[in-house]
Amino acid sequence: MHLSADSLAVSPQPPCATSLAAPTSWKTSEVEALFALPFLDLLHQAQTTHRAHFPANEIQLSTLLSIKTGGCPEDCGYCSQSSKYETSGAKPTKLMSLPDVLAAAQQAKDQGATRFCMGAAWRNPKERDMPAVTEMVTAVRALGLETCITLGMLSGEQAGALKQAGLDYYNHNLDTAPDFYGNIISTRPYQSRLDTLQKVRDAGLRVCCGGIIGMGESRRQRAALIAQLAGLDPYPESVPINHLVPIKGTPLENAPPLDPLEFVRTIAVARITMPRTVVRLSAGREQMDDALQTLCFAAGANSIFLGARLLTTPNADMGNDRKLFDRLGLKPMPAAGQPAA
Ligand code: SAM
Ligand code: DTB
Ligand code: SF4
Repeated sequence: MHLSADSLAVSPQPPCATSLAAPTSWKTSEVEALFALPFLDLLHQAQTTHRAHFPANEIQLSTLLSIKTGGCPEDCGYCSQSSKYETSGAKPTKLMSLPDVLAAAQQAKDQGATRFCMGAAWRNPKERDMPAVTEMVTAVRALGLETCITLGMLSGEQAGALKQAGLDYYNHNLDTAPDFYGNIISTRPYQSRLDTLQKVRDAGLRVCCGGIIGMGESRRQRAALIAQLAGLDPYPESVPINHLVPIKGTPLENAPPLDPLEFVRTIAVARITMPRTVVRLSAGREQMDDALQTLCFAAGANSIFLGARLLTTPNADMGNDRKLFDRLGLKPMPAAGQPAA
C-alpha cells in the first residue's frame, strides 16, 4: 500500500510498524549494529523495509529555491551562506519577490516536481518578513504544488502562521550527532533545533528533518544522528540525508573524504529505523556517479531534488536524472492524493 504524506500526517506513526520487528525506539548502539551488518544484508533489509511501505519504483521529486541568500549570522561550518566565512557564490540578496518565486515554482512544476522547497539564510525569520513568506506559501500551493520551507528557528506563532498559510512541511535539520554538533556550529545549541521541531509539530505541520554526512564525524556519530531522528515522536515524515558539499572558504572545505559505501549504509539505516518516512537523497548528488545513486535508491532513498541548483551550489544534471530514471525503470511519485501517471 502506498502511504501518502497525507495519511502519514493524520495517523500517528507507530514506531515499529514494520514487518521486520524493529525496536520501538533506537539506541545508538542498536543503530551502530545495523551499520556493522554485512553490506548486502543491510541493503536487503533496507530494500525489504522499503517495499513494505512504499511502491518499490517511485521517487518523489522536489525542487529547491533559495528565496533569501547569504549574509547569515550563524556559523554553521559547512555553509556557504554564513557571514563568518569568505565564500564565493552566495552573495547576500534580499528576500525574492512573489512573482519571481512563482515563476520558479511554475518552472519546477513543468519540469515534473511535485514539491517546491524554499530556503532562507536566516537564523530565524523576523516578524516583518512573515507576511511576504506566508503569501509565497499560499501562492505556491495554489499552483498545485506541495510546499516546504526552511527559515531557521521559529516561534510557536510563526509556525502557526505558516500552517495557516497552507504550508505542508517545515525543514529544520539536526545536522549531526549531539556530541559532534559543537565542532560544527557554535551560535545556536542542539536543543534550540529540537525546540523548533516541537513547535512545528505542535502547529500541525509535517516535519522534514535530517542531517549532513561526511563532515568528519565517526560512524558512531552517524548512528547517533539517526537514533536522534528516529527517536523524535513521531519520527519525521521526510528525512533529508545530505552529503557534505565542501565549500571553499568554510571550515569544512577540506573535510576528510567519506567512503561512498558508508553514505549508502547511512541511507539504509535511515530507511530501516524510519520505515514510513520519505528518505531524501539530498545534497551531494552532483558529486555522485549513477552507480552510487542507484545504490542509494536500492538502500531505500525515495526522494531527490530535481533542478539546476540546490541553494547556492549546482545540482545533478536534470537530463542525466531522466536518463537514469529510464535506465532504472523509476517513476515519479505522484503528489499526495494524485493518481500515479
Ligand atoms: N538557515 C536555515 C537553517 O539553517 O535552518 C535554512 C537553510 S540551511 C542552508 C538548510 C540546510 O541545508 C542545513 O541545515 C544543512 O543541513 C543543509 N546544508 C547547507 N549547506 C550544506 C552543504 N554545504 N552541504 C550539505 N548540506 C548543506
Ligand atoms: C536540506 O536538508 N538540504 C537542502 C534543503 N534541506 C534546504 C539544502 C542543501 C544545500 C546544499 C548546499 C548549497 O547549495 O548551498
Ligand atoms: Fe545560516 Fe542556515 Fe547556513 Fe547555518 S545553515 S549559516 S543557519 S543559512
